[in-house]
Amino acid sequence: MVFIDIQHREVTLKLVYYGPALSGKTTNLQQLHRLMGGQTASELLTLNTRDDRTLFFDLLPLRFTTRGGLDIKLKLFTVPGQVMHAATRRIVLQGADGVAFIADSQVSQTRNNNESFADLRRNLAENDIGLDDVAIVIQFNKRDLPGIRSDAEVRKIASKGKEPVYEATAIEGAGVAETFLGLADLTWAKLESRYALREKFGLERAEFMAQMHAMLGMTPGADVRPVTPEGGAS
Ligand SMILES: Nc1nc2c(ncn2[C@@H]2O[C@H](COP(=O)(O)OP(=O)(O)OP(=O)(O)O)[C@@H](O)[C@H]2O)c(=O)[nH]1
Ligand SMILES: [Mg+2]
Repeated sequence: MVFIDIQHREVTLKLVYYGPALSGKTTNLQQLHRLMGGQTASELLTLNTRDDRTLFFDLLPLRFTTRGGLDIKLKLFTVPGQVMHAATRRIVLQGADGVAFIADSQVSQTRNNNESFADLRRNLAENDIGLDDVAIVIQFNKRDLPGIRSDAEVRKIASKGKEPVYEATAIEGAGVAETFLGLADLTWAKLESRYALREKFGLERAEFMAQMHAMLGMTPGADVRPVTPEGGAS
């Protein structure tokens, strides 16, 4: 849950990259870290086994100060996707304000995606996080591989759910910034409706999003759209 320290004018947000094993959660954080290279001084912390599988989590801490002097801290986590790490996933998900669900686009991974999404819902419930209280976006990753769900199929899936859906080839960095910006935007919207950030801190969505773009070395405007026709995060 968002941590708001009014005395020190500090807001801490927790964003979690969730999804089945090997879907590309760690890769998303690595690419974000790379994209932000020049703009942030933060380190990407990873706790892996020798074969590069996430053992506990990855953490990319980010921070910036708004014009109004509000300190915003973002903590980006990944969960370990392997089935055996169920308990760790639940703990990492504690207090999440936003979740990027990283699905593997390969048709062969459909079942793993579905099981992981069910696991996410279960762990949100166990952590007392209501589905309406958390921002969720979905990324279909590995668009470069053969045997993937077609764009039309992804669009169809997107139109059935209410979560904004993004396509990505995280290994090349494609779609990574878009997914993150979509998640940041939706998270801000959830928090605004719950905690009135604008009224309490004078924090406007436009400024929040401008800071997000700046961290990525991007300028707002070339705005990112999910594949959902009607859009979700705009
Ligand atoms: N072809 C392709 N491979 C990718 C892509 N994104 C990630 N990978 C590869 O998929 C493998 C797993 O990526 P990770 O980012 O470690 O996956 P993860 O979701 O963190 O996996 P766990 O930590 O075990 O849950 C690595 O070999 C990546 O290089 C992509 O867009 N395309
Ligand atoms: Mg990982």
